[in-house]
Amino acid sequence: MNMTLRAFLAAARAALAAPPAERTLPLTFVVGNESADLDSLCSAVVYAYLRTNGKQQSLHIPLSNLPRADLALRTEMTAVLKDADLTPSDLLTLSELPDLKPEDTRWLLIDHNSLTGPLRKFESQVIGCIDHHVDEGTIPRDRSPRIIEPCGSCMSLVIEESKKLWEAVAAGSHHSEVEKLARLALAPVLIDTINLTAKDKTKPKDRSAAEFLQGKMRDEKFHPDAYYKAIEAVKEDISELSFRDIFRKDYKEWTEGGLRLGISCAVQNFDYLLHKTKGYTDEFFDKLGDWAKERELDIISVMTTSHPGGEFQRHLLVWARGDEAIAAVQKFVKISGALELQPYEDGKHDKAGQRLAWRQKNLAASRKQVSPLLREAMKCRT
Ligand SMILES: [Mn+2]
Repeated sequence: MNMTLRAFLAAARAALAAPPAERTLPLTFVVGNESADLDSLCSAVVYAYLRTNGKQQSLHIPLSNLPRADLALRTEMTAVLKDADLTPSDLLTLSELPDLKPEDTRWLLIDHNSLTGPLRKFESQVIGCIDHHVDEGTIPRDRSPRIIEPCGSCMSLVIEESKKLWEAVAAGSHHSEVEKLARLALAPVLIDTINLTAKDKTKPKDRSAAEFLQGKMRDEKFHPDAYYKAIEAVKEDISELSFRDIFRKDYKEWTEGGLRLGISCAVQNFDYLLHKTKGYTDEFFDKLGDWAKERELDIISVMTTSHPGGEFQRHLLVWARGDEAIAAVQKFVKISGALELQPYEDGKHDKAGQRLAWRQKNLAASRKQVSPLLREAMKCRT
């Protein structure tokens, strides 16, 4: 019989906690991206579990790419884990990662294809990736798996790649564990595709993954629509979060052309954020400025998704924090035609050339499309 999910996570924890002399080397990690959203977190756990219990039976350690303290902000992850009889304390984060020599490790990247931040030192040890972002070209062609293609959810690519593995693992597992795994896998597929209704995002592999996973559910009380709605409701409730927590909840950083860029994604729009503190709209900008300072950013950007009155909307804000950054933002304005940007509230909150807020009419463009444009503008500012 295969390990239960919880036993598997405990084994991964023990492998990391073992004294250096007792480690079985190399340690193989499966890691998602640093935004550590539902897709990244769940994909790492599911893929690591499948590979660990697959034919080779070698432990793959799923690593959540964020500090332990930040995991609590992912309330939707807590909800999804609970459904699989797990808690955030079952996951492993960067805070539990001991100081390891790169040569003692192997890395499978999920939901990104280039290591960032503190993990960058392991770059030479990447053995494969499954991702749905733009190919950064850092992973050699001969790696396997090397799957990089557009898809609503990276989890769908993981499932597509692992269907045979899944069946083999399921044959040796208790059915309740298979159902837990299917729930964990289904959550990001549904969330990332707005319950498979987002036309621009949803790809055939998302549909086939969702179908495959729903087919594993024997629990008659399980309804995918209700499951989706419950997770989405938790995800969108940011009323208890401070601005700083909102900014760091789904956050990514890049350095390009000597400038640092940070992009926060929020699940409530500027109407909400500007009025979160009643009657004092500057608080949003004050706190955003503080966040940019804390992260030592030259450009801070906020992207929002929302659906006021059932209409899906995207808002975008870009704020330059210095002369070089202002040049980059002006360049961005010139090359961002594809985003179909319209001044938000007639530019009422803008600071000429420096801080701009828009309604983004191109609803298909997420951070995956916006960040390359900003980076391009940072690289060639004139
Ligand atoms: Mn993703």
